[in-house]
Amino acid sequence: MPMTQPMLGLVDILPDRERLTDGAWLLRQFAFTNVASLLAEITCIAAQAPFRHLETPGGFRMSVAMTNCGALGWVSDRRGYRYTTHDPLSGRQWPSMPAVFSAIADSAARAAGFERFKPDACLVNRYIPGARLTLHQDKDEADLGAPIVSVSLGLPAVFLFGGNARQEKQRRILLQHGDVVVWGGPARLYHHGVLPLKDGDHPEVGTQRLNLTFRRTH
Ligand code: MD3
Ligand code: FE
Repeated sequence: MPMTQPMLGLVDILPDRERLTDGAWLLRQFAFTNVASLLAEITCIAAQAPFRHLETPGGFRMSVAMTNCGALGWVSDRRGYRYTTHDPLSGRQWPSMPAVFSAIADSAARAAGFERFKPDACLVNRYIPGARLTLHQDKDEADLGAPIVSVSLGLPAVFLFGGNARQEKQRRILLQHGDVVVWGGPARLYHHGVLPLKDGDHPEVGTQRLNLTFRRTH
């Protein structure tokens, strides 16, 4: 019997793309095929710039551990929040942004309708069970026209997002291993946070959740 060529439908070539709100797109499993290289690069980054618990301007130790790669990295201390070219722990430049990081950030931004996203900073967040991120806005970046792209790896987390005003009612979504979210346009300054991480053990990532946020700071 002759074999016929299976016909490719639109669903085979378009990424799974869900609009969360005007300007925000959830790309479920978008990072899936790059997971192994992303994890290897995170290990390499953490060997040069270790994860650390930053202090908030108010004097609290953040439960999420952080590091950075790229030309600029986000830091917090008693003096405030800011982007720096050097890791305050070592005095050395942040590790450079791996090619697979820039590539996935740019292709996710394109899938969400932004063209040419060239992030100059990537904040790497590490959550262990109980760690959380209270409701906040990301507004330390000079270029608010560029989106923020987030990649989630490891244990699932409940992500909250509201609106421009802090008191706006929040929606919650579950972010899972390999999920990517693009936040831009009207959603760029929306308040958001992460509920305390639940216990669990992920086959590839272990008892933690890792999140990459790609930013254009200037
Ligand atoms: C919505 N990280 O690092 S990523 C952060 O899962 C941060 O670690 C969370 O919030 C995490 O600042 C959430 C999703 C995200 C990132 C940036 C946003 C959502 C956003 C900026 C504007 C609106
Ligand atoms: Fe944020």
